[in-house]
Amino acid sequence: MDFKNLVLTEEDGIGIVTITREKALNALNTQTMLELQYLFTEYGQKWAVSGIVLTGAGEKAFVAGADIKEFLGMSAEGGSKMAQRGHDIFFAIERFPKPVIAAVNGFALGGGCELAMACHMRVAGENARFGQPEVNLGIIPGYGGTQRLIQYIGKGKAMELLMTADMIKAPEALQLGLVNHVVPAGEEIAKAKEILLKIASKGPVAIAKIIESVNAYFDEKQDGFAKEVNAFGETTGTSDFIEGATAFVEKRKANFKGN
Ligand code: DAK
Repeated sequence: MDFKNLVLTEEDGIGIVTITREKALNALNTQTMLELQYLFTEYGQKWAVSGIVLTGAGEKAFVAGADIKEFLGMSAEGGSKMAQRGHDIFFAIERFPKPVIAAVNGFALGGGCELAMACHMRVAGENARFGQPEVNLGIIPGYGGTQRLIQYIGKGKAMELLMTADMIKAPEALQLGLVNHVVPAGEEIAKAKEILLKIASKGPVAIAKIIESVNAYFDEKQDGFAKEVNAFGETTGTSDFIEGATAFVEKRKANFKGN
């Protein structure tokens, strides 16, 4: 698949993915969703980067939602199908075995807020705005917003934001736990890269197992503690564990290979 709405670059071994529908405030149309699906399933398996920063083009928006113009006149059946595909894509991001950080450079509304929440972390610029305004359109969030928002900010505040459609600014998002860091506008990618570079010096298998184990807590089909037991066992069986422990004893920096 050719990328038309995503631009992929590499900096210091980190993948920077930019959604480039600036004129539509990077709204998620079908083509962009398909490209995200391809990126976080097939392409991402082979892409030799240690982590990914996901951002939006321009200074105004990360993603201002699903493309409202595209889903006008959608039937109930069409809506459910679209929601299922969206869930599959956002789960692929959430379960991606390398860290994914949203660099939120402006509006993150509706599907945009949901996209940021599917990433493992969020770095917001001071100008970022978050919200789930779907009720303004007579619909509810369809890409996991009713579930993931609770995970970050708790039930009461999630109920308020989901029902009022209020937008919150970056400092409040930080205080609520929705974002990890707030930085001056324009420095989101640099901060996200700084975090990813730190993670890149750790054992890649361990990082993948952290992602699996933390996600298991939120998956009712899994016992998170049992998952941790298994995942811990899998990390102790790696060459990286031998390297990490040996490096500690030899008082040097570990050189992990990812196996
Ligand atoms: N979709 C399409 N185009 C959008 C857009 C969007 N979400 N947001 C902005 N744009 C377009 C505008 O139409 C405008 O294009 P032109 O009309 O000039 O061609 C351009 O981007 C610039 O926007 P504005 O002129 O409105 O810019 P302002 O600075 O005045 O306002 C704003 C910025 C972000 C406050 C405003 O654009 C705005 O309110 N945008 C809509 C925000 C919103 O309601 N987003 C949430 C959409 S609901 C589903 C699953 C998920 C979803 C839906 C269905 N299924 C499974 C079925 C998700 C739904 C949502 O995300």
